[in-house]
Amino acid sequence: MLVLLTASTMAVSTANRGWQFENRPYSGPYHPNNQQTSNKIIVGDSYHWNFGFNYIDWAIKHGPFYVNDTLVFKYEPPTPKIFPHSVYLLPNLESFTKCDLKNAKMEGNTTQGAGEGFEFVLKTPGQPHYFACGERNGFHCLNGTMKFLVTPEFQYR
Ligand SMILES: *[C@@H]1O[C@H](CO)[C@@H](O)[C@H](O)[C@H]1NC(C)=O
Ligand SMILES: *[C@@H]1O[C@H](CO)[C@@H](O)[C@H](O)[C@H]1NC(C)=O
Ligand SMILES: *[C@@H]1O[C@H](CO)[C@@H](O)[C@H](O)[C@H]1NC(C)=O
Ligand SMILES: [Cu+2]
Repeated sequence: MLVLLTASTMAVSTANRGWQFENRPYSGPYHPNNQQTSNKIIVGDSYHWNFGFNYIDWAIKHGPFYVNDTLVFKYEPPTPKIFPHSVYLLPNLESFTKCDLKNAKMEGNTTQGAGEGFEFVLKTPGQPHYFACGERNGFHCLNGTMKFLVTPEFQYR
């Protein structure tokens, strides 16, 4: 990156060609993900994984998601001022609708969203993944709308 930037000041056309080669083809603002490669997708984009964002809407706009895509959940670790977040998988649509955490499985704990974030690689194609924040017994999920649904697709190469 630094080398490219330095080079671009000296030989603009060469550097530009380098950028085009390394960057994936641009596919529009709402579908950064429909390419033939595995991607890292930051959940919530710049809003990260926080209370009060419409993640269901976000997931619809950012689909489709493919096997081997990595979802990156970024959230601050607990401090006296910040309510922590976490990443759970809920077992079915009913628990997702109700934000019922009874049979949920914790994937990312309250500290794993720090730094580079908590990474979840999508594996099982065709299986709905019901993601939710597990904090405050479903309150973040229900009232903070910290939940979304992803069904990974096969990608054909
Ligand atoms: C996903 O990644 C694994 C490990 O790199 C690879 O073996 C597998 O073929 C990939 N699956 C798809 C559908 O790309
Ligand atoms: C969260 O998980 C990490 C990695 O497994 C572990 O090191 C850490 O102690 C856990 N934190 C909490 C609060 O459970
Ligand atoms: C949380 O959301 C539920 C369902 O939308 C609502 O009935 C309840 O009043 C909300 N609670 C708070 C404290 O906002
Ligand atoms: Cu939360």
